Amino acid sequence: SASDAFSIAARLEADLKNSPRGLIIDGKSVPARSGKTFATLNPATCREICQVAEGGVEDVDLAVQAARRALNNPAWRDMSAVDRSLLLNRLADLIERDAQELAVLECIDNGKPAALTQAVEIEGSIKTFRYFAGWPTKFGGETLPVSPRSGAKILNYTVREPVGVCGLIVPWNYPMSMAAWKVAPALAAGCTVVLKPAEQTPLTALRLAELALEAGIPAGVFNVITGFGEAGAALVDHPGVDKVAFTGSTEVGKAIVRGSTGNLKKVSLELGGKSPQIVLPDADLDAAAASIAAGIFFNQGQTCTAGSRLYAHESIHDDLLARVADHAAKLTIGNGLDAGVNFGPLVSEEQWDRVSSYVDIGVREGAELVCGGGRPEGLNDGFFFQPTILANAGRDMRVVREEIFGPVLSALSWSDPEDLVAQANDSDFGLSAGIWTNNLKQAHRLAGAVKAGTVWINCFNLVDNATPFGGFKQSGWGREHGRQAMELYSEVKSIWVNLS
Ligand code: TXE
Repeated sequence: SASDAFSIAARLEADLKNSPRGLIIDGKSVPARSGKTFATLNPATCREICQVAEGGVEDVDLAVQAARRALNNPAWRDMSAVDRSLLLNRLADLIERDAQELAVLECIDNGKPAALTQAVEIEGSIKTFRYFAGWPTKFGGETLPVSPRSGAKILNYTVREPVGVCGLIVPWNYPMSMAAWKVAPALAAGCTVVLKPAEQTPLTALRLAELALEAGIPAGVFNVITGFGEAGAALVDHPGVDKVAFTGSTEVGKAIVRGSTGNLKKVSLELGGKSPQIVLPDADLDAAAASIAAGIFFNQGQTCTAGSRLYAHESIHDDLLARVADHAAKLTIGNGLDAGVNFGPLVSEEQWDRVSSYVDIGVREGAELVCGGGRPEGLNDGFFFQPTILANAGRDMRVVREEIFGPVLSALSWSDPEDLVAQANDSDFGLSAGIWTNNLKQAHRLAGAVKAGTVWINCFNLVDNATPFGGFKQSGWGREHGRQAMELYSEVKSIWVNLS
């Protein structure tokens, strides 16, 4: 209930205020070697929650050394698949036990509504750990039919080994899920990790690592370095890190590729998006409007797969836009601790300024502001920004080409189906796409034609641990979830045995 979330938040804030949060290295909470700390803010009030250790190069080195020792520790290295699975399930149990508290912690640190966070992100993280808990007992190699020229009898088989020490760098938009999506498959594959949460939202990552220790995951397997981009860069640069997995901006993704060449670490990237929502004239407009609104306004638009470009057929364009605007108007904006709120503040002042400047750019470029565009009335504290729709957007406008990462939908109308596909694909990104039609042939043709890692037909933003998630083009490298994620965190070894 509402009062529960507020009272849990008050207790958490009282506990946190007087004790700066340390880094987690080798199973212990420790200050940064430099002694430096930084503030993490509550975006709904702009007030400081607490100070957090600011990890630097030295701390990253200590964490990587701890992760290396843990990788070679027989207690982890030689653990049976069944026991590894059990530990991941136990961690899932502990997240479940603390689900509400974790949701409230995320709410005060990120701004996202607590009840929704519990239902979507915390529940999702529990499922992620349970799903990957199923893999250690099923992930193995193959026996392969090689044909040696000599006619010798040869047995060839492959085994999977952990890739090693992994640096996991995650953003602030879904802090808990992004950590879970990486930590769970990494540990399932037998790796050890150093997690670098975003500076805006460090708190749930620290709790997750504490829960992992409570679950019995050996010290040093799961380390956390809080801090800024420099800490992430130190991980990328470190010769003791075998793999980096990153979710964040395309710009930093490119820096990570450049920075990782020293020891050619394995790199997987989940980067920006500018996903099209394509609506055909025969679509169910009620269903489409509700899902298009959710697809851009959920999490205040701070979602990599946000459906931020709407391509509506000219015959239904005005009707559809009016319906999406109705959904926008019905959102309840406010402090996410309030159970009735489903739209919180943006994560930071920087993000508020960025979103606001994009709306100005759109209007200057000739788009029409249908709704929103600024601070909601009566919410003067906090980084609140209204759900916003820009109509009559043109294909070359920056609001159509660049990721805004806020609650701003850019709408275009179309008439020529060939040109529609060209426009949908005219993007540096290729993360996801939505298609709305009741025509089966059209739906499948379009699904084949759009360049995107995920295509949703008559639905949007469905994500499941069982199916791969990631991007074409500048939206990334590799796929998270499913068997693909296990492959990201392992090396395959081919073994030849002469039986002659
Ligand atoms: O992301 P960054 P920011 C996009 C979105 C947003 C913009 C800026 O458009 O408005 O990026 O957000 C760490 N080496 N997305 O600045 O900088 C950083 O500390 C190694 C889309 O917050 O990419 C944090 O932990 N690490 C995206 C993480 O990288 C570095 C989600 C992400 O921060 C680093 C987030 C460096 N040189 C932002 N510099 C999505 N599509 O999911 C920073 N970091």
